[in-house]
This record gives sequence, C-alpha cells and structure tokens, in this order.
Amino acid sequence: MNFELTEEQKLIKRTAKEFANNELAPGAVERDQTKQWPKEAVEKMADLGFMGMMVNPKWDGGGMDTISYAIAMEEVARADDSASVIMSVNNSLVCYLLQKYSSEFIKENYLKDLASGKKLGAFSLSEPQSGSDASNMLTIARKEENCYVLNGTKNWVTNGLNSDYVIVFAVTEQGIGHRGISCFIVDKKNKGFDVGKPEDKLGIRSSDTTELYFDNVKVPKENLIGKEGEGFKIALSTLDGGRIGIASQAIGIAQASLEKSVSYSKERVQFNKPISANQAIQNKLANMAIEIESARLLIYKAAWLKDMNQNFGVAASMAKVYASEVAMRASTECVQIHGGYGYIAETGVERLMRDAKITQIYEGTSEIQRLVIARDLLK
Ligand code: COS
Repeated sequence: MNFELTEEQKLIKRTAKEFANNELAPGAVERDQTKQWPKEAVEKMADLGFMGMMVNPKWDGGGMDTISYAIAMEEVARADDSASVIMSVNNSLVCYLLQKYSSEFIKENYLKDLASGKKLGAFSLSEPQSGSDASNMLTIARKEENCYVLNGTKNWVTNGLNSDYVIVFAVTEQGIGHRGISCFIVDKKNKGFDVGKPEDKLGIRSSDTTELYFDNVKVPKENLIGKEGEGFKIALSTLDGGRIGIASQAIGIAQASLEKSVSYSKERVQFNKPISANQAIQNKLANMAIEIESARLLIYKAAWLKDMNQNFGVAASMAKVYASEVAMRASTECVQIHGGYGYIAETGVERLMRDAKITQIYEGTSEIQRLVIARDLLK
C-alpha cells in the first residue's frame, strides 16, 4: 500500500490548484450572486484537458486515472463548486458512459468533441415523478424504420441549457420495468427539442439546471447506446463513477471551509487574543481536518478500485455519503467560526454551506447511498 501520489498526480494537483486559485476563485462569489455561467472557466478547463480527463487519448481525452480526476475535481470545487459540477457531469456521466458503452460511430462523432471540451454534455435520467426511483420513467422512445421518436420531459438536468449533446434515458418497451429502458445520445439541435428556464437554486447558482422537453424528437438509430433495454444498467453503473466525482466536489467544499476557518480564526481577535487560541475553535478545526482526511481516503479507495477494474459501487456510495456529510458539517462550522461575517455573501463563506447541500442530494441522495451499502451487507 502506498499513500504517496504519483509524479503525474502531483502535477495535476499543482496545475488544478493554480488554475482554481488564479482563475476561478476571484470571480466565484460574484458569479454565484449574478448566476453567471462560467464560460471562460469552462473553456480554460477544456484547454487544461479537464473536460475528458479519463478518456483514452485515442478519443481526444487526457488518458488519466480516476484518482487524478478526483484530485482535479477537489481543487476546482475548492474555488468554485458550480464549475466543478459542470466538469463532473461532462467527465463522469457523459464521457465515461460513452467511452464504456457507445459504438465507434458515437465515439468518433460525439465523444471526441466532448472529451476535448469543444462540446459540452448533459445527462438526463430524472423526471418530475421519478428521482430516486429512477426506472419509473415516462419518456418514451418509439422505434421507427431508421430512428427513434422521443416524447417526454426530463428534469434536474445540469448543463441542460449550455450543453450541445444530451444523454437521454427513455422507455423503448413498456410493461417490463427497467429492462425496457434504453439510452441515447441526442443532439440538442434536433427538431422538437426544447429547454426549460434555468431553476433558481439554493446553491451552485452559476451552473445551470433545467427541464428538457422532447416533442417527437427524431433520433437516428445509430445514436442508441448499447442495446435496447440496457439503459438502466448503463445509467446505474455510470452513476457509480459519478458519485466519486461528487464526493470529490464535496471535499473540495470541506477543504475550502477548513482553510477559511483556519485563516480567519488566526486573524479574528476577541477578548484580546485570536479566536484560534480557544479550544472551542481548535476542536472544530481538528474535527474538520479528521473528517476531510477520512473522506479523501474513502474517495481515493473508490477511485483506485475503479482503476483496478474491481467492483467499486459500494465504495463510491460510501465515499459520496460520507464526503457530502463532511462538507455540510465543515461548511456549517465555517459559518459559525466566522460569526456574522460568515452569514453575508461578500466573504464567500455562506456560499460553501449552500453549495454543500446539493452534494447530499444529486447523483443519488444520502438515503439511496445507504440503501446501496445496506443491500450489499445483507445480500
Ligand atoms: N450497476 C449496474 N447495474 C445495476 C446497479 C449498478 N450499480 N445497481 C443495480 N443494477 C441492476 C440490478 O442488477 C438489476 O438488474 P437485474 O434485474 O437484471 O438483476 C437492475 O439494475 C435493477 O436493480 P434494482 O432492482 O436494485 O433497482 P431499483 O429500482 O431497486 O433501484 C437504486 C436501485 C435505488 C439503487 C437505483 O434506482 C438508484 O441508484 N437510484 C438513484 C438514482 C439516482 O442517483 N438519481 C440521480 C440522477 S442524477 S441527478
């Protein structure tokens, strides 16, 4: 067992940290307040190779391992959580899925542009009536001679507005539950496709989240991913990897909370001494550090299992549920340490707490992660 990062992983950490500190952090509070999508940052992430990190260079990706991806995600999230979720969806839900399951045709025509960051992807599984119960979907894909015709509504789609291509799950055969679900890649330029207005969210406010509407959208039959009926398993196995990305986002938030707490508590003087001299504050800092380090190790373990082609679903669920709860606790304590200054937008502290909350919800709630873990224990 070796806890040392490789030279390549260290380089990725340095590159991501420098980019995040210099180019993401300065405008993050303002973008959050104005809900401004970070266009320049996303372009820069593409230049750095951060949009398709784990994709084989043959398909214009970075050819990096999952630990490198987790490291970069943490650094980006430490500065700007909205940028990190845009990156995470493109990497772990779109590019990973296409690399693993799609045809050469799709890899050539879609994956290359997505992995290089020339185009942006989105992943649409949830619907207004189906969230955790993901197979309970109503979107239909009717087969015609050379195409599938899609009708239905998807919601909670990150990158719904700013993406070019969308992974869509739809029912190709009714009455057989999850075995009737198939997976497609859809070009948003297709006729009949429409995007709802961006949701007004508690956190990650400069990323976009929308509904998507399909009104007789014709998708060429070549755009089917895998075989008919394989969609649900493709979705769940892809989400296993996505959860490593969201866990990394969560510890980015937690790490930012710790760093801000350390520096503020050393500066803030009350009763003639810095508040960091009080054990009440020291205990909070120590607890944050213990929890962040534990969460990071869970993430690296899940990422390593994935890179070793071993089962990593339960490890990813453990990492996600724990890291997201650590992010919530650390960001709440960070606000507490900052007192009134933590409660106003300007200091960028309350944003961490608002952003942390979503990591307990999306890509599988904490309750679903525990269900996955418990099912494995009881099987
Ligand atoms: N990878 C691949 N296949 C999987 C899988 C995984 N991680 N987990 C389950 N499956 C397979 C099962 O083996 C089963 O196949 P068979 O019927 O051939 O045996 C099939 O998928 C259905 O599994 P299961 O009966 O366990 O499905 P459930 O409907 O009970 O759902 C949960 C399982 C709840 C774990 C799943 O629906 C889930 O993860 N929900 C959360 C969805 C989510 O994260 N949404 C957020 C979207 S992004 S905002």
